[in-house]
Amino acid sequence: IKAGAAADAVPAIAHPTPEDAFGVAANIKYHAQFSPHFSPVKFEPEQAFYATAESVRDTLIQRWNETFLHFHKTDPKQTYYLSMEYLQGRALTNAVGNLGLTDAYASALSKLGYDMENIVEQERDAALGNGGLGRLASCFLDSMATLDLPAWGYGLRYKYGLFMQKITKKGQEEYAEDWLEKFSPWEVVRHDIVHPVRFFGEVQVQADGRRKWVGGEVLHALAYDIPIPGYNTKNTISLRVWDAKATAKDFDLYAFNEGKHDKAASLHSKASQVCSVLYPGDESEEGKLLRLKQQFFLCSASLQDIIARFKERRPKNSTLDWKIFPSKVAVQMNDTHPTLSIPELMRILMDVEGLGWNQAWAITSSTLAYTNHTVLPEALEKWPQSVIAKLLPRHMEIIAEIDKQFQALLHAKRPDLERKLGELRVIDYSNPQKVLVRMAHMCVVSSHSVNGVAELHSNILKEELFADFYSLWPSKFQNKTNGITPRRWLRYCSPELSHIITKWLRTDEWVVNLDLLTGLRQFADDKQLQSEWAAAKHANKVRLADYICEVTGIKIDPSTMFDTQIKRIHEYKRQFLNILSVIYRYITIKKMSPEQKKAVVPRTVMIGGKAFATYAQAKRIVKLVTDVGALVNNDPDVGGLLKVVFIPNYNVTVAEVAIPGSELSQHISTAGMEASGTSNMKFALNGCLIIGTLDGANVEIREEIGEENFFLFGARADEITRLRKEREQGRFVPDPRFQETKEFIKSGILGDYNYEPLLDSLEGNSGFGRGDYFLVGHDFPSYLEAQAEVDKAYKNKATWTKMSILSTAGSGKFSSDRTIQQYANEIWHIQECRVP
Ligand code: B1N
Repeated sequence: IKAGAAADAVPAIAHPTPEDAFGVAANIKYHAQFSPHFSPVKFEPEQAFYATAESVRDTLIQRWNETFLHFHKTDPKQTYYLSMEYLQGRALTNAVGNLGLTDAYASALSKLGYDMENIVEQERDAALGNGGLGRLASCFLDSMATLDLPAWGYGLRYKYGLFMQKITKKGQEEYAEDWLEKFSPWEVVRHDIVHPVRFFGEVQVQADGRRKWVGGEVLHALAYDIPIPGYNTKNTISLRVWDAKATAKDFDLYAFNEGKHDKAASLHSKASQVCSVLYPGDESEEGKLLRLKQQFFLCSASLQDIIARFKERRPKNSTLDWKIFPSKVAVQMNDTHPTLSIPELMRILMDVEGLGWNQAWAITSSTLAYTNHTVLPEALEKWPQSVIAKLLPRHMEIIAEIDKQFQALLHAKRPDLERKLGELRVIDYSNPQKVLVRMAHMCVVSSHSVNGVAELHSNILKEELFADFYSLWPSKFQNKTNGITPRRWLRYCSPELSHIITKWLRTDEWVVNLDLLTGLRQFADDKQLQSEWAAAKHANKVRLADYICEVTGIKIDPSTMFDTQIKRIHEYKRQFLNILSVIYRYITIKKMSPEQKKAVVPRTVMIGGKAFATYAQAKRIVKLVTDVGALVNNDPDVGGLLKVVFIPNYNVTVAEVAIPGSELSQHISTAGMEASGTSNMKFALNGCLIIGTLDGANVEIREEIGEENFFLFGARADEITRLRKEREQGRFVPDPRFQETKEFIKSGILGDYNYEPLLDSLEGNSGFGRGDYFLVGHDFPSYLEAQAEVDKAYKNKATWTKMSILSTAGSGKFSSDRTIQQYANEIWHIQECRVP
């Protein structure tokens, strides 16, 4: 690069390029010596990991730069994915795999005396998310890069991501985990990219009538770029995460010298709070000012950055034409968490750039699109007007205007809906003491596109949650069924199965064209494939069994059926239903004669997941699972017929072992409550059969892999309202097996923990006043029947293996490449932009 010149060439590389094992080994050694994090004489696994990662990072940065320059020169329309959560997990295996350097790195490491697997294990998970919504965002980034799309992610750089879960005698305990303790080798701090973000203050009216937001606190958003490599392409995009900083100017040296140390650095301490913790949101309600600050911080920094880039890419000396903004920029809001993008973009366009309301509105609404991820009322964000007005006074004015214009629109276009105005409007005045802003309504009113994440969920949005909005703007509503990246969730987490698939399909193209998996169908009956398949699954089971033993000390037998339910612990996900049926299974085995026992299919039931720290009912479920395990696993009567294990600290890395190693997985939410689910797709892709309800994406998975390969049970979504009413009116007659199971828990045999509140939730008059809201009692008998079908199918190894092959073969639709291509075509209207 010439001094002072804009970067239009990629800088030459100063040290060895990793192309072959020798180059890689030299590059790793270079980093071990010259990267200033460790003593150069130390080369233990941890240092080897960092040196390896930094060597990979060299290649990533080079490609990242090329991609950025290419986008810059080509100036295509670009998408920005705004999300408060990303669940990235580990990056090393994925990065070397996507770069096509797996063999080179593996043999380089072995030259240096290490094996790759061991080095990979040194990395900590980046867990900047709670669950499915955050992991979806990470899968989307992988697909955007792989599809060569001009697209980026924006997020926050939390210091403490998702908590670490420990299981003790008391149940779940939470510990903060500092994933940056040693530093992350993947992020590149961008001291050149800093944007001011204001909080509080007031609105001034200027001489020309324009409004200006002034005063308050101004923090600085500092960018960190995490390169995201595509598979088999040079394209490497960015996940740009913001950290909050205060500057030297904000430091009051006089106060400090007077000994007022806290006061001197008060803005610095406020800044460090903004990105300190990930909200343990996952569908629970929190009303914290800090959360709103975080949301605004993400929106404001990202929009300023997007606008700066838009300006940079315009021809020099030309006047800015804001009308073309929506043809250059698409912003996708991942749920309502980035809703403040709406008033923030309006504010910038009007107050800073001088546009009028109508023009700003046209630009804003054609730029922004909204994805809804839940219909659970407690997860639909509503912020007190008073809180927004205090933190963001100008934004509250704009929100009030959006609300007003929406009223006028209804009045003009749909007088028939005016009687429902109170329910529909953006600001909820129904309780004058607590006026609330409905974030989802603001998104629907302001975005050009609203989508759900599975067919069933999108239909519920159209027919129930947003029915009136749908009647007003039918063409806004879309469905984009979720997907998962086949790279992480098959190619890298199960190399054994991947090799078999490649061998039988005679190509590895399936890694980028997952529909090719249907080619396995023709071999599903082939004895040779079945035996290879079963062997690979068995190897994965052994790996899982070893892991379980390592973290829990419990020995499980890989010849038993591995039955897994891993996801956040929530009443609607019904881990409770699962464990109740396990208890019933135990009771049944206890009553059996030795002869009868011979017919039992031995099972290992594994349940894992984190409960939100203050969600008492969810924590009781965790405790129940471990108590049942303690009883069952030590009962000689049961022998090897049943084991129950709680998998601690479920995260992306644990999933990468647990999913390939499972044979049956449970997706058993009350119908209509799980928007999509994505682990269901990961299990199906890994040849693991599903027992599940007709909920979320289960419906489509069952369609794709065939109903004969899916163990279905339970009420359908359209029956739920009626069934709940039946319960309320006392017309529900419980199954005797259900009663017996509850009695068993009540008997106290599980120890002295108080399970009464949990059992109460199953009764007509639970603490919520909504007896068995999740219809565990209703679905219990059909669940047991489906479980009996599972056992029957498992007895015939050939049938089971065939079903397993067909499950993988039918999973092509659930590639996030398909999902992202649909977003690109139908919402963002962007085209591929491949680095030559
Ligand atoms: O989003 C996933 C879906 O597959 C799941 O079904 C859905 O439950 C999940 C508030 C959420 N919905 N809503 C959230 C997360 C954090 C938060 O603070 C809500 N997560 C989902 C991907 O579409």
